[in-house]
Amino acid sequence: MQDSRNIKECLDKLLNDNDRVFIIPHNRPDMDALGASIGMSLICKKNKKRSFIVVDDDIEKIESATRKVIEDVKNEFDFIKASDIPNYITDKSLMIAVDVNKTNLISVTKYLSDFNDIFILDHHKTDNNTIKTPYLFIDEKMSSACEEVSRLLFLNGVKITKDHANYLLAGIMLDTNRLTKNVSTETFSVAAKLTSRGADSMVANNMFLEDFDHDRAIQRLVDNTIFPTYIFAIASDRDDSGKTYDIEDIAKASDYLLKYQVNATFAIAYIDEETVSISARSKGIIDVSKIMKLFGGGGNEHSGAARVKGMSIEDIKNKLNNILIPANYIDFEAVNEEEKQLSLKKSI
Ligand SMILES: [Mn+2]
Repeated sequence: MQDSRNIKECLDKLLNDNDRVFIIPHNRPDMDALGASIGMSLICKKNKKRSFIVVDDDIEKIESATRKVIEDVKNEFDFIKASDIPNYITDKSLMIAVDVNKTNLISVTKYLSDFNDIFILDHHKTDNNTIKTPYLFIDEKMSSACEEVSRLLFLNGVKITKDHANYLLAGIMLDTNRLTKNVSTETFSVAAKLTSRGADSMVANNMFLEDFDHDRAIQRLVDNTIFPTYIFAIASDRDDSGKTYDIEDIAKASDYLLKYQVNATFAIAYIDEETVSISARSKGIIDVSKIMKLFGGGGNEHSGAARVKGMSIEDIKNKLNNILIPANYIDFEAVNEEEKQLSLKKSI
C-alpha cells in the first residue's frame, strides 16, 4: 500500500504551486468517484484554493444515488461542465483526477494540455490510455478512491460534516460490496474514523436504495444466470429480448452474484442497440481485469468492465466460457492449493 503521507506531500506542493483546481471524476460518476471529488474539494478549501468539480453528463443520465447527492451539495461545491473550463482556467491550474486514470473515461481530454499540473489518485490499472503525468498515484489494492481521499482528509486535519462522512463511507461501501470485498484493516480503520465523524452505515447504505424498475432489471439478469464451472457465474439478458439496460444495473447484477459460492461473476446485456456491456466482479483470487482486457475493457483485480460492439450476448457468453474453462484460464495457477481443494470438494 502507498504511504498516504507521500501522496499528501505531493498534493501540498501542487496546491501551493497552483491557484485553481479542477477535480475530475470519471464519466457517469458513481458514489466512489463523487465522494472522492467532494473530499478533494474539501482539501482544496482547507488550502484556500478555489476548486471546481467537473461533471459533464446530463444530470438525468446519472444514476440515482449520485444524482441525489449532486442535487444536495450543488450549493456547497462548484459543479461545472467540461465546456465551462475555458471560463475559469488560469495559467496555474491543477487538475485532480479521482477514481479514474484514462483519457477515454473523462470529459476533459481536450483540455489536458491546458492544465499546469495533473495529479491522479486512483485504484484502477493503467494502460495505454493512462494520462501522462509525473504525479500518478495508483494503488490497485486500495478498496476505493474514497478510502484514500478520507486518509488525506484526516492527514490534512480537514473538518468534515456528517454528510461528507456519509458520502465517503458510501463510496467505500459501493466499491467493497458493502465492506465484504477487497477490504483491509486500513479500510475498516477509515470506516471507523468516518463513523466517529458522524457517518452511519445505515444512512450510507440507504443511499443505494433501489427503485422498483431498476431492481426488476437487475433481477431479470440474475434470473438468467448460468454457472459454467463451480467458481464462475454469468448473468445475462437474452439476445432477442429487445431490452436495453443501464450500465449501473448490469454492474449491480454482477455485484449481486457475489453472494453465491463463486469466485468471479459476470453480467452481460445490451446498453444500446449495438453495444453489449459486460460487468465483472471477483472476490480476489481471479483478476477479472485480465479477462475484461480480452474484450477490449479493463478495470482492476476485483472489478472490471468492457463494452463490445459486433458480438451478440450469446457470442460473448461462448467466448467467456472458453476463457473460464479452467484448463484454458491463463491465470488458473493463481488459485491457491487450499482453494482448489475446497472448490473440488464442492463440485462433487
Ligand atoms: Mn472506485
